[in-house]
Amino acid sequence: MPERTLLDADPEIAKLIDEENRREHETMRLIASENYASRAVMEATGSVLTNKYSEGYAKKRYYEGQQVIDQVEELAIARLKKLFGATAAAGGEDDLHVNVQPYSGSPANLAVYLAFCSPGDVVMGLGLPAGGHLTHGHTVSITGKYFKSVPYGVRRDDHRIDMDEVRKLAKEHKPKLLWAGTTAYPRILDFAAFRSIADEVGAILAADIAHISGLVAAGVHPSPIGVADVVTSTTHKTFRGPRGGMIFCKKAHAAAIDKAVFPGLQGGPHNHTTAAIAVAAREALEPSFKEYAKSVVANAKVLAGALVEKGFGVTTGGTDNHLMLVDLTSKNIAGKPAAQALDRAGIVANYNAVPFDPRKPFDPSGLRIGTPAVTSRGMGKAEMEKLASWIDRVVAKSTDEAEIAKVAAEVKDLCRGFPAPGIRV
Ligand code: DSN
Repeated sequence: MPERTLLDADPEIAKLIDEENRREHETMRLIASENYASRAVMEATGSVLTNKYSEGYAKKRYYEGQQVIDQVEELAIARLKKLFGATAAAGGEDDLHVNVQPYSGSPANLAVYLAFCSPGDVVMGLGLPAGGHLTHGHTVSITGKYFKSVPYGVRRDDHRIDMDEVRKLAKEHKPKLLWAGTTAYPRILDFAAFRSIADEVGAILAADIAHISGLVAAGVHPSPIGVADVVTSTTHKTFRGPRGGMIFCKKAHAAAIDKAVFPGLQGGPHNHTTAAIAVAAREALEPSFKEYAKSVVANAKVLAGALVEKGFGVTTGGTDNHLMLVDLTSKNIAGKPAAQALDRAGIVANYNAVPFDPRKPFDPSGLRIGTPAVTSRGMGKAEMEKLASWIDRVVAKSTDEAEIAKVAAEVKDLCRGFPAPGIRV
């Protein structure tokens, strides 16, 4: 008897996937951490590799039957070494160790703590309200509960990371671990300055490039590889792979990192994800990926400029990367109702705190907007300008459902002309 398809076996889930497929096709995806994985990446993710257990690392596994899995993992690592070794400030591929097993970005970051810190150690990272990540020591995260977290911030006047404050705090608190990484920060990170501060106080420097790894791979953002002791990333943001994680480190730290990931934190790696990471790395090695990453940044600059022209506050005045933080205070609307109205108009972003936000995190003043996904659809300057006009119209009339429906129809129309990679239309 032939096997049942998803539609036959589970029509409810099949229908929901179909609905999500349509939603992703007909709306503008502006969530800065999202993208469209290619058909090839999704095929690898949905493969038989999901069936196999393989605790351990290539040639050192705890289960038999790894003839294929070892090759998959070694291929993923080799491609990532080639890609990121080429961006390295020092050492290149020769001093680069890669672990592709973290389930995602947060587990990758936890592995860094396990590899280098003991409970109670001082750790420093960019505070969440200033654009940092939960796992860089925020109080509600295990990283802020098990370690003594000393967050640094951004300057009040220009909203850029204050390296003088980082140095001052580091000298005062002597962190074991210093994070250089962000989730909502639109400017280039000065990894060399972080390195010199870490050296001055004897800290391990960890760079979290989850948001920017695609830009780093393409040489569009400076690389911390060869600068930081360890570099973590997700694989599904600008890198445009499956949902997963990866860690790069100097060879001196390889054993500590590998031991922290397995058996320290995880069991069997998700081999289907590893294969899809290998596919994404191969795609990122193609010259077209460099062009893609350049366009992500160019689009973000155009969109930020167009929003500024329309009277929106854009923190730091613009962007160097794939995202911008829009402060809606001048438009007399908070981030959440604006994000909800935009969602009804088919423009999907997330509400976000802005630096020194007087409002609460669940009802903040801003929006975070990113261009990785719309750029994957081939959209460019003209579409970014249109997008700014739509955002302006919706924000100005956020309770006018007729106007929102008009924008939604225009958005849908435009999206039809830019099929997203991986989406079955
Ligand atoms: N959730 C991710 C983001 O949106 O930036 C970070 O983990």
